[in-house]
Amino acid sequence: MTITENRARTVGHIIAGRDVETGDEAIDRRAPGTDAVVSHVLAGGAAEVEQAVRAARTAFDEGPWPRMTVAERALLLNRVADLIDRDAAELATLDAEESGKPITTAEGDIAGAAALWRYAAALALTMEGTSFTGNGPDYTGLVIREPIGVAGLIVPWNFPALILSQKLPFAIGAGCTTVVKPSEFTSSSAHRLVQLIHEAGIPDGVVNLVVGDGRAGQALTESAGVDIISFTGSTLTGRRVVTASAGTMKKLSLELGGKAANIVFEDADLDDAIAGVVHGVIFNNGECCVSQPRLLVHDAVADEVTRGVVERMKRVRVGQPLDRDTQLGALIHAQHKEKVSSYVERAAESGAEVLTGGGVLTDPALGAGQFVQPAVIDRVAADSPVFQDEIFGPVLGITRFSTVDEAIALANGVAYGLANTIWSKGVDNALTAAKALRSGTVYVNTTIDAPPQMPFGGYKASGVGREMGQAGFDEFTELKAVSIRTGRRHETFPAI
Ligand code: TXE
Repeated sequence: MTITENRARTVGHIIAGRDVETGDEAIDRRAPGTDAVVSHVLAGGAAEVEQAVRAARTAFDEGPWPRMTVAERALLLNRVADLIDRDAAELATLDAEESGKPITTAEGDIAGAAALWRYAAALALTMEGTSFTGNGPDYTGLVIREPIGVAGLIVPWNFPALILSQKLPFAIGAGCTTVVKPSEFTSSSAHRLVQLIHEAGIPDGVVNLVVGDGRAGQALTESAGVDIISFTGSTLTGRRVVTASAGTMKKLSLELGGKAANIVFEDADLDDAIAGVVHGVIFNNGECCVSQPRLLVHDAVADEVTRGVVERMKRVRVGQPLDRDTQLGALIHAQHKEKVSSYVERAAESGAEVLTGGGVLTDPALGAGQFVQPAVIDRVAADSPVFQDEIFGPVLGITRFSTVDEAIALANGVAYGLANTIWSKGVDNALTAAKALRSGTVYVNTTIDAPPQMPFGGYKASGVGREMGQAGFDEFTELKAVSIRTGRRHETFPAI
């Protein structure tokens, strides 16, 4: 990374341990909070991707990394975690500035990223296969777990360092080598992380970085040298990844959009539920795949919960991302702000009622940025865009229910299936709903709250495969079945 006169960073590629500054004209990144250009991101394309894939291929096929002991690999992953902790303030500032998220959220992301590197190191240490010896005394079956090869990791802008860390340490912990493609909106922390990875002593070529937009992602997906693509982003782009990968038949792990529901039963702790519902929709500006933009609330408590949520939402502090008091920062870019605002503006068309939000922010400190007032919309119909679409902003829609079955049907009545939340102190409601929900994650009496040990991924249009947990590590491995017989065998084959 180099800094130009106007203090903007130039973010280039890192291939085989070396800075590479080729590619089409740089993409200017404007900070969502101020609209100032903070970085110039080189637009890598097929040429840079192929160079990076070659480096990763060589590092996998000929380099030391997949042949090291797991203890050696785990040691280096832990060293990266220590360097992330050392440079946490810098990494958090880069992410808050470029994504618009509150700095305190970015700090949480970086602490979470370090924890993921340490957890992946522990999984690397225990990487193992199994054996099967139940097929007669002369038979031994070995199920060997091997790294899958070269992993292409495509990362979005909403949690730049954190989502990268949900993929990268697991991939390299398993012995894979990688090409990382961060979002063109938030490339700086990925660049810094790759520098730290080299500082830690991970060999050149194990982690390569190509910055750029979707063209680089597409080239990576199409590359014959890549064995797995781990992608996080929109369902629309996820479909493009499926199509682009078809020619080379690679493994895919796709973490896509979501439209989670908070189900508040009449036996919930309402103070917890109200606080959780508001947190669930403003966390990370609502730009979060497990954001909780639908509130399904039992008729008996609906008025009280709605009142509490609206009061709390009005108190949310909208502010500059780098201000420590900010609870809701700036949305990723102007076009996205327009999209989010349009759902609030058009809500009445389907019979809903905007209880708060959608107004103009008058604070001059926010003038140039992509800020919106958080919104609460009541009487949202199940077939309306507010209920169905991934809005990806601080917009909560409320829908009422009267039975458990109705609540579950409403929660499951969307294309997505990433996460849902249940608020109930009763084991009947909580467990019945948890089992009936068609989503990869269910939170009960908490929300957006899971450690790295829990597998994460989607049902339905929310994706394929899992990140984190043992399952997230195993995504980056292949199983090889080795069948061995002892003793003489010739009489067991057909007599020819
Ligand atoms: O995502 P994209 P965008 C949702 C959210 C948001 C919408 C659009 O609703 O409003 O997606 O965001 C790379 N082949 N989520 O347009 O396009 C791209 O450069 C391969 C949900 O930013 O999915 C970036 O690195 N890669 C989500 C990454 O894909 C391609 C997080 C994600 O960008 C590509 C973000 C292509 N053809 C947005 N085109 C979540 N699940 O958390 C682009 N990319």
